[in-house]
Amino acid sequence: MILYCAPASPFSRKVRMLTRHLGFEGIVDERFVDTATPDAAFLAANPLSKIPTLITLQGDALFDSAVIAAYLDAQSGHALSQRGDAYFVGQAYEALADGVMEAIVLIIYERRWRQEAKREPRWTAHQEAKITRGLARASQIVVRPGHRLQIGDFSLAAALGYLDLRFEGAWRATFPVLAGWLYDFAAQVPAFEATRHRDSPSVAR
Ligand SMILES: N[C@@H](CCC(=O)N[C@@H](CS)C(=O)NCC(=O)O)C(=O)O
Repeated sequence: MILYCAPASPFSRKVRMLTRHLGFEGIVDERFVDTATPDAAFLAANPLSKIPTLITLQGDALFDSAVIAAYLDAQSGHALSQRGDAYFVGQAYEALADGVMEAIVLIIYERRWRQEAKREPRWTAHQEAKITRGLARASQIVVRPGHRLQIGDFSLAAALGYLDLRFEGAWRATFPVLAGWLYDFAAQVPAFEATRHRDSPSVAR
């Protein structure tokens, strides 16, 4: 399988952690791409020029990260998904964490793609509010009795890791429950450290 991805991309990290955690290391060939200057092979796989994109052994191009995560989990024998109502609750948790990650990415893109004079502070504040509310909800989810390791955890860890990378861990003072949770996640999932971007600080409680 081929995984189009990038070392600093949080959505890529979510899937790169999952491939390692679910035993696909060595089966997945990671190809780093720059989505701003996509080559023809990558665009043929994903016309949206977004990462992560997975090419399966059958040659199918899968995206986005939620689809890839569900595919890898199914291929591994459903190690991370639950059945019944819990399945949909887990999907909503993953969507929440993905939404937080998207809001962070949009703030970074605002900086990257717009000249300073053209940036809209209200847009940034709108995204920041999503991040704050989303992390407050995630703080409640991870301490629910019986919370077990699931795909949404990989999204949340990737989102928090990206906040560490881009905003120097400012979230940790506001969300100490999540700081403690990330510490435990990193201990349980070595792939978190293995996929750390080199500029990113290491995990602390
Ligand atoms: N909903 C998508 C979001 C993926 C995404 O936004 N990836 C970013 C990199 S972290 C990207 O490809 N950006 C390039 C672009 O938007 O043109 C997913 O879950 O995979």
